[in-house]
Amino acid sequence: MRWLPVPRKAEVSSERLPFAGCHAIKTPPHWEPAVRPLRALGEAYGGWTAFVEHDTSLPHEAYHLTVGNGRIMIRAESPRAAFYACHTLLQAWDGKALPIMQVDDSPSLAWRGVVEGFYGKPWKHSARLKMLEFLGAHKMNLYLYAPKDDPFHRERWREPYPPEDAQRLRELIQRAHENFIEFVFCISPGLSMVYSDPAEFDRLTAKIDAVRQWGVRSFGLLLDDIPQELQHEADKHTYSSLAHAHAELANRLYHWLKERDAHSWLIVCPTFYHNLGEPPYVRELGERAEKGISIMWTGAKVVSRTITHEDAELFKLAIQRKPFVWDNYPVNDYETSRLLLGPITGRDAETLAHLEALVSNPMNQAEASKIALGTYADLLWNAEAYDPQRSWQASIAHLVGEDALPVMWEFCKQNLWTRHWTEAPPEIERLIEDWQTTGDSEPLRDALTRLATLPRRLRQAVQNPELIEELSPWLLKLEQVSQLALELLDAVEEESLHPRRVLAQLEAIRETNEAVVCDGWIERWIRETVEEFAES
Ligand code: LTM
Repeated sequence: MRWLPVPRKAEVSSERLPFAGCHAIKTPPHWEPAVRPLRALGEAYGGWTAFVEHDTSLPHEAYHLTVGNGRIMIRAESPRAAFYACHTLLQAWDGKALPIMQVDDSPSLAWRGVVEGFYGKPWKHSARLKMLEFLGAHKMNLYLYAPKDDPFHRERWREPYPPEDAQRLRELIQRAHENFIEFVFCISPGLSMVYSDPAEFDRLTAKIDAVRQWGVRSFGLLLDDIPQELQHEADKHTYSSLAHAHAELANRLYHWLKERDAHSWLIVCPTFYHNLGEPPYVRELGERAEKGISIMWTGAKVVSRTITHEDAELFKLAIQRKPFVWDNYPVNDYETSRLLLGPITGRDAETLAHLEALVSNPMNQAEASKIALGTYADLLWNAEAYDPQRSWQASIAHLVGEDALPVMWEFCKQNLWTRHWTEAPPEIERLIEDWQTTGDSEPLRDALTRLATLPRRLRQAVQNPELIEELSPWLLKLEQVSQLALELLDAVEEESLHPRRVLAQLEAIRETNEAVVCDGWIERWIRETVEEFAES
């Protein structure tokens, strides 16, 4: 069994729970939606008896689960915690039976999830619906709707959603609720809003009110990637600074929301979102914004390889509250030629202790993002037990199944971005160096042959058409460059190299497919080897 996330304390025996012959789940009133996953399993596979109880003495989202004495017993702090207990049972289910076991579980961080906040092609509606299921099943509880290229989120923020888009949003909100996920509708008015104009505020709240009517109570006011100074004369006359305008807008919106629903949540992404609290803007915003408003932060950089607890403490001090982290991994909108298929690293339990929430900003490729997202789910639920390598394999196994794990893992290792996310260069780099120093071509040839066949093996093993479609440019590139590299190796050994022909082939590949695999090492090696040969 590969847990994802790993429970805080789990004792699993090799004995199995005998079927009770009938299927019955007893829950507190109105908790039926929380046991939906367990009911579906029970109805499909026969019977057992489960008792679900509300235990208010447990910490936030904690549950206690016992499988034994012929029954399942769940004590949970809330319906969401019961839902998580059911998903723990689903992960323990081996296709035939449940093991006798005891689990005591609760999260490291209260708010865990995803911000769909990247530039470029937003996720498809079907991909989003699947993503919400995935997040719930892996004990994540937040989804921020914020695609930069949804025109009604940013450029055309004043306009209502057209009916078809509105219908899709309602479906998403419904699916989020079914999976115990807080749906946060985000809006980015800062490219054009006249902050001091009351009519503009009315337009903003009209847009937000429509979404409130669909059952949303949490909102994001995203002021990232906009001009860093006040633009409009009216605003320059009204406010002493950009932070002043942003804090006033946030406070007005916060009060407007709270008057309508005391459980509303407002999350603000400041214009200066990557720093250690030094910019005067950040300190002023922290000072002026109501303390109930959450403030986002991406770490010391836009894309922060590490977020240390020292960094978090500095930003926390400046904003006078715990930061809400917008984590720019595995997002690839700033380098669309790459896939980032490694686990999250560089954040730990000590860091999480200083945060209010952490949401990952993923890739334009929703399915492929789930590899990193599975590791986030693991880290954020049980940071003390987090081991990136173990988590990485578990996450891949959850996405493609145990049988396809080895081949998918092999592919993931060719799609790490070493400059940003790992110290270790891809294996092929070491083999190229060895070949250059020893002249022994066999290890390099073996590795290139494995890489050349990897796409075919992966397409055969992975039964996930959406994932295969997302990966296809990278699979094709791997096939193309490793095949060309093998031909080059033969030509060098047979002394039959035609430099211009090889360079033309390489150029043709590059022109039709920009995907980068193995950190570009194979292409670089081909070019350098041919150029060296041509010079000699
Ligand atoms: O990170 C933030 C707050 N804003 C943007 C994101 O929309 C974008 O996806 C990432 C990565 O390119 N960088 C940003 O600055």
